[in-house]
Parts: sequence; structure tokens; C-alpha cells
Amino acid sequence: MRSQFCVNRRSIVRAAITALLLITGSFVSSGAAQTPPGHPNIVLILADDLGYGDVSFNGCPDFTTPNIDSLTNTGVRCSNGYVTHPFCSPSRAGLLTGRYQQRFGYENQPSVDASNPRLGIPAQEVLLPQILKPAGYVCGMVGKWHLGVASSLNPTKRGFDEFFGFLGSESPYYNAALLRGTTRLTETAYLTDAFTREAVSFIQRHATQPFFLYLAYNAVHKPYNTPPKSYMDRVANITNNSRRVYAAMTLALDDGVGQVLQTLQQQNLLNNTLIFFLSDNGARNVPFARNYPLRGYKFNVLEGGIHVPFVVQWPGVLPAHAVYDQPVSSLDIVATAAAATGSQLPNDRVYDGLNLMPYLTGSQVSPQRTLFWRWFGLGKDGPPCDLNAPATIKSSGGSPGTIWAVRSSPLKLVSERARVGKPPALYNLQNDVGETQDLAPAQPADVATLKSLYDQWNSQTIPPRWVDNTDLNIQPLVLAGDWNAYNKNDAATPWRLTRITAPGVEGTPDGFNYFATTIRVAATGGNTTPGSHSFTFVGGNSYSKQWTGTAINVDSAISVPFFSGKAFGPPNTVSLEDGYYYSFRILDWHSQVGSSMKVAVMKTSAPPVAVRLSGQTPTAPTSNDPVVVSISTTHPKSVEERVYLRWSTDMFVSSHMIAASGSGQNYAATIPPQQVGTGVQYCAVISTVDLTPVAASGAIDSLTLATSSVSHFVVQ
Ligand SMILES: [Ca+2]
Repeated sequence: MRSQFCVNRRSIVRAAITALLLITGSFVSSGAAQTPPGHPNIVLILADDLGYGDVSFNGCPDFTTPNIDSLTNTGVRCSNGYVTHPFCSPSRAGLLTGRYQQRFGYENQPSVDASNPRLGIPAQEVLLPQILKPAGYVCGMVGKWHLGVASSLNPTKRGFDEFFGFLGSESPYYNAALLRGTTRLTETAYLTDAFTREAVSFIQRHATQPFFLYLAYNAVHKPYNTPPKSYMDRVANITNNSRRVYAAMTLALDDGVGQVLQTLQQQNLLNNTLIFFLSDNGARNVPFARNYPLRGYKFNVLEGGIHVPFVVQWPGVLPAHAVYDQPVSSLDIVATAAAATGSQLPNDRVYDGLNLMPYLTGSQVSPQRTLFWRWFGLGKDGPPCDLNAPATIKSSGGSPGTIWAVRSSPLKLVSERARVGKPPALYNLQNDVGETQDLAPAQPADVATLKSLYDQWNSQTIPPRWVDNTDLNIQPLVLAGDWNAYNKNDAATPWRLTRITAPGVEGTPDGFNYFATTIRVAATGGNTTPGSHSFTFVGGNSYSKQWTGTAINVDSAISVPFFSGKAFGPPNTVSLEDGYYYSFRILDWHSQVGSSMKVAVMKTSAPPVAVRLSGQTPTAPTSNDPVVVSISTTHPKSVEERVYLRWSTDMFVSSHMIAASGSGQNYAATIPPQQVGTGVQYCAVISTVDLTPVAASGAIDSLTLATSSVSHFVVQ
């Protein structure tokens, strides 16, 4: 394999020399007579969780990445290359749309729920292959998708003509369960090699037409399955086995890049191909991965989470052996690819990236750029978060808080995980890329300027449309009680609670998932009879997963403790009245097993309504305007149900609950005038409880019987 490197590398150096000769004249589509001029191929190679310091061009000390390095020899190394998010899925949403993913609520990993097509990039967003197709491009994706698992979210439904890979967040490297298009298969080769094989095949099969290849390796994401011996042997110098496995995984990735380059060379396409290489986020906080000299890791907005290896190559157009030090973003790839291919970006939306070509070629002076990051969290007043999360992620008693950053070259203002709730830090990255010296106390004016830029950007975004908080271990979650002979396996309606994954009309504005069911009580013909009942919540058909031992009061929320045993524990009790409907609502988050559950039971004299927003007046409010929001229900509500307008200026961390007035199916409520530049989020909420004095997200969510989707405006 080493000899292949050398051959490969020599050939690439030859290509670079050719490119250098060409760059002095006008651009000639050298040797690419098959493809029309002005239609370069686009190859976007994405690594997964590859640390900034784990490529040799960034100083990796104990193994080399000659093929990835070769891109820097033949192209432009972007020393300040960023992605838009410190972890996989939202980073990819920004990458493929060219828009900050917070504009469309994509801020968390989507739950695995194939029945919910809303857990992915919204249908109205346009992906890069959809932009390139009108110019005659054939578009192929190989590798890890991680942009939703519902059938309507498959890559072949989002612009790619071909797809080979997997849909979720990770895959074993051996015997991987993959899809070709929508057809399932089991891959027998080592997964990284298989993705390389498919990428090579795609290039070979489409060499005579313009193509876009999105090659999204899952390397070097976990699981850390030991790579084939041929890779392990090449890093035998590394004594720490975890590091050696990680290094061998990186070699497989690097070899893959080499084979892609070699194939382009063999097809005489190298000079007519614009190649991007980057990682989707920084390395994890593990001792065998390396972000040095950056501080911080994946899941944080310090440089180590978002500042990645980033190279752009286009021999003959871009200079070779060049280093571009101004900030660039993964958002720029859509804009650059569109410009390079003569494709039109839709003009009905904001694009956040730049066409990098004039700057990378040096034909224009680099602009002053401001880049933004945010991973939103409701904070201590939000619903409980993953109880197994590291202390650095969770906050006591509630949800994680928001982390964010803004970089306006060379200054960066950052509220990273360790600073949630504290003043942000200011760093000068030009001389302190390791973010070691906080300049905020000494430079308050810079802090204020950057914070103002961030606030302005923040107002244009919407709250996350979901949070990744489903505890799959507790499914099915059932009500085993005197009403069904305490059958812990009874998954029939209404005893099985339905999992509701946001964002749906039944979800919450802040994206929390629910388990829900409604029981009809009647002396005859109901699901159960009036009177006192005893029951337990049972998860996973197992006595080891129960929540029980509590007297449940109707129309309030209560924590029900966890119980693990070999038989039913002491039951919950609830008193039910004749002729009513009782809706059980349970906030759903990671790791409920072992901890208590927040349960609310709400009573209505008719089946609960669903609710939606039906209008906003005026549509473009100024600072003088109260905003009237119209709300409609699916059917006339019961006397017990209350209709609220829930509005917020902080993404529902705190909310104003206004009782809506109206009757039948039509209601309205008014948001008072707000200052210019204020972003306002709102939705309609149904509860049987007086929520007008309640502001905290966690409390409102627990007592939400139904909600609309969220709407948003910025005061002009
Ligand atoms: Ca990743």
C-alpha cells in the first residue's frame, strides 16, 4: 500500500506542475474534453470527528496522511476552516444547504423515528445536489447521511441520483447494514474501503458527464473496530492500542482519498474537478484523538469542536501550495460550488456562505467575515436532560444551557460549556488559537460589538425543532393496571403510550418528546370504569423498568419514582370520573430508566382538541405594533381546556402565557409591541391548568395537552 501512496503522490505532483503551468494563462479545462467547460466536477469529501491535529499537515506527530496532505500541495489549505456546529448532524445540515441550520431549527441530532418525516432537513430547504442538477450534474452520495431516517428524507429523495451508505449517526465497520438507494444490503468489506470502492465506481461510471460526489466517510467516528491488519501494521510504531486503532482508521480514510484522487487522475479529470476536504466537527474528548493546538472537543464551541482540517483543490484554477488564513466556513461550499458550476442559488432565502473563488485565487481582497455558532439549550428551568450526560453538559436540575460563539476576524467571543451562565470570554485567535487568554475584562467594547452581532444573528433563527432526548430503552411504555389485568405486555390502544417525536403539532415548542395516551372513562363502553384505579407504568415489557408508587392527582404534574424488581412494585393510584377523558402526558428524555418520570394527567369532558395557528396581524410588525395571533382548534373545546398563546423572546426558555379569547373553534390573543430587532417566537398551547402565572419551560411542557407548531417574527 505504501508503494501505491508513492505512485499516487508522484502523479499528483505531476498534476500540480501541469496546474502551475496552466494557471499563468486563462483557465483551460485540461484533459477534460468529456465535460463541458464551466462545468467542473465537484467532489466533497467529509471526514467524521477527525481532529484538527490528526492530519500530518497540521502536525500529527505519530502517523502521516500523505493523500490528504497532497490536497494542500496541489491546492489551498484553509488554516481557519470552520464547520457550523460542533457535532455531526446539524453540521451536515449547514454543509448541504449553505445556510445556518439554526434558520430552520436543526440544532440537535434527530431521534431515530422513521415514522416522523419532520426529523430532518425541512422539505422547503434546497440541498446542494438539487442546486447542481439543473446544470446537468449527476449527483452521488456515498457514506454516512445522518440527516433523517424517514423514507422521504432518503438522499435519493433530496437530490442525489445515487446513494450508498447508511442513514444514521454511526455504523460498525464490519458487516455494516447499508442501503444502496433504498435497498438493504450487508457490506462484507471493511466499511471505509467499501465507501472508497463505491466512490471510485461512481467517478468511473460518470466520467463523461459533470458530476457531484458527496463522499461522507464515517471514519474516524466510533465504534473503534480494529481495522484490517494491513492498516494496523503500518502504524505498528504506535504502542497505545487505542491510538493505534484510531491511526489505522485514519490511514484507511487517507488511502481512500488517495484512491479517489488516483481515479480522477486516471480518468483525466483532476484538472476539471473542484475538491473540498474537511471534517464535520472536531475530535471527541478521548485521549487518543488530537485537536492540538486547539482547545476543546466535539460538542463544544471552543476551537477544538468547530475548527477543522479544511482543504480546497482545483488544479489550474486555484494556486498550489497555498495557505489561506482568513476564516472560511463549510457554508461556503454551496456558494462556491454553485458559482463554479454556473448554478443559480434560489433567491427567496438568505445564503450564509461566500463564493470563495475570488479570495482563494487572490483576485479579490478577503472580506471581513463574521461567523456564528449556537447549540441551544433551555437551561436550568427546562425539562430534565440526559441524566447520564457528563457534568459539563448537563446543568443541575434541568436541561443543558445554550453555548454559543461569534468570530469576527480575529476576535472570538465565546460562551462555551464551562461558561454557561457566566460572562463570555474574548480571545484573539490570530495570536492565541488555543484560547488561553481571556481578553474580555480588558476589552469591553469588543465584547459589546461581538455580542451585538451575535444577538442580531440570533434573532433571525428559530428554536430547535427537536431535541435528541428519546429513551428508546423504555419502549413500549404501557399502563399495566386493574383495567387490563395488570398485563405488562399490553401494547393495545390506549394502554400503550404513543411516543411523539418533535417537531410535530403534538410536540412541544422547544422540541421535547412526549409519551401520550388518552383513556375514556364510562360506566359502560369506555376503556375503563369510573372509580379508583391502580396501575404502574412499565417500560420494555420488563418488571425491571417501572415507575410507580404514587397517588396521581389529575390536572397537575408529578414526579413518579423509578422502581426495578422481579414483580410489580407498589402501584400508582388515580381516581377517574364517569364520562371524562384522561390524557396521560410524560416528558421523554434520555435515560429515564433509573430516574423518576414527570407525569401529568389532564381531564376533559370531550376528546382533547388539536390546535394550530391560523394567522398573524400585522405580518411584518414594527415597534409600534401589537401583534394579534389567530388560533383555531380542530373541534369545539371542552370546558376544561384552556387556549393559550405562548410567546417568548428567548426561544421559550421563559414564556409569556396569555389566555386566548374566543369561542367555538376560533380564538385570538395579542403580543404587545416589542423593540426593533427583537425576535419573537410563539405558538398556541392547550392545557387544563391555569398557566398564566407560569414562565419556566419545564413547567409549561409538563402540563401541555396540545400545541401548535412555532411561528416567528423579527420586529422591523
Ligand atoms: Ca461527526
